[in-house]
Amino acid sequence: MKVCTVGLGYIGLPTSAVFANYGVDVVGVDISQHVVDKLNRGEIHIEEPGLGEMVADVVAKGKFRASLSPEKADAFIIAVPTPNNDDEHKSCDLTYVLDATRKVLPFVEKGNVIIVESTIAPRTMDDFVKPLVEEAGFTVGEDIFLVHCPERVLPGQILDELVHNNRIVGGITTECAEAGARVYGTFVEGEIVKTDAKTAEMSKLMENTFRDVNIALANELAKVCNDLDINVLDVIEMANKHPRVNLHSPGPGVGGHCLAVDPYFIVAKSPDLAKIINLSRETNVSMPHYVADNVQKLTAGIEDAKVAVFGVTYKGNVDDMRESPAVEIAEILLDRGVNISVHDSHVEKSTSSRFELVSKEEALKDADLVLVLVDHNEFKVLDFAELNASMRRPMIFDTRNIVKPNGEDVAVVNYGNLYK
Ligand code: SAJ
Repeated sequence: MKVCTVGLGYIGLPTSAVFANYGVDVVGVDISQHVVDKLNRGEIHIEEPGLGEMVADVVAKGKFRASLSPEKADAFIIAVPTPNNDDEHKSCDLTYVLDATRKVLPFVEKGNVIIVESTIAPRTMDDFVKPLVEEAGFTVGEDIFLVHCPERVLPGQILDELVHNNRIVGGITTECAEAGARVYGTFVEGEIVKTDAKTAEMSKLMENTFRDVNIALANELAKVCNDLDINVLDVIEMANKHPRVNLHSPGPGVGGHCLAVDPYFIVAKSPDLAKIINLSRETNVSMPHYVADNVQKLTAGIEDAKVAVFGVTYKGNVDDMRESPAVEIAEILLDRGVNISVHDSHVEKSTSSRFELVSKEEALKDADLVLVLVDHNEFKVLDFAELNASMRRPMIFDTRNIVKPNGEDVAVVNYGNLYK
């Protein structure tokens, strides 16, 4: 089998690498010459455990190549971004998906499978992608098999989850779903569940929405407990001892290209009905301001207080700054005239034009507060003696509840004791 993937980002590249690792011939297409050249040298442009080694290996074996243009293949997999449109309800911008579909169609032949992995608004396959394929002269379900197979892998664990997670394969027809399932049968060890395209679209969106709504509940609870002088972290621990309760963790906000984006796709389709989903987004979007307000409370009275911001990615142990609440918090603090110094060793270069990244030592020097915004492993084991020696006033505001007090003279504030 030969597979042509379009989009070599956080999903397209690992997917290509895993297919190639299972003996499939893969050509991966991207619009960036830089990315294509780098991959063809066997190097990668994103951080993901194990991916560098796998790509180097499949390139060396000649099973994977990157290219600027598609080629004939048995299956085409589209894994390009679907950002929010800049409209009232932040609807799903299908430009890249539809462009990618148009781009592969000249190379498609009877019997091929076209798979969209990008997260898309409900009904996109039926209402937008299928008509494009039909305009090209194909009969979907007879001579072309069209499928939505949403990616569901967790950044940081992508290579393992690609193989072991269950996979939803939503076909435009039953024959399409069968054909899609055969493609993923190459390497998926989880269950391959066949359904129709619109059920697959909505299921994927609801997985991320479920998580977003639950995090919103935890964030709202943190605010309420803070107001009522109750330790929210203890409350969550107690409540989660119930066998059917699973409150998520409050934090500085919800980021990344999934939870902070996808729920709006549902809201935009049914704004009058999707009320909890919309309110949850509002709650999570409010968290960066809540954090900034509390930073200012904690540093009130200190002249020209310096805040060492630890972490700018959207979550721990990744290099991805997309929709990161940490970036927003840093920018809000800058807007309010707070003196900040930002450190994150997972990121080579800040994607914000408002601040540069500095070393840990430089960030800590004469700082009055360390603001932990990301649960990177190294922040879980901060050297308190170093903080004591470098900072003007050793204090930590840990928005992720990862820093454990260790007896040194460093005050640790988190959502559990913020009210004190
Ligand atoms: N977060 C919290 N509190 C929590 C859990 C997460 O504040 O209790 C924050 C994180 O810090 C981060 C954001 O939520 O800012 C999202 O992180 P995440 O780890 O929940 O998820 P993603 O965006 O890395 O990946 C999600 C996953 N979806 C689900 O778990 C339902 C993944 O399986 C999907 O494949 C991915 O979205 C996607 O691409 O859609």
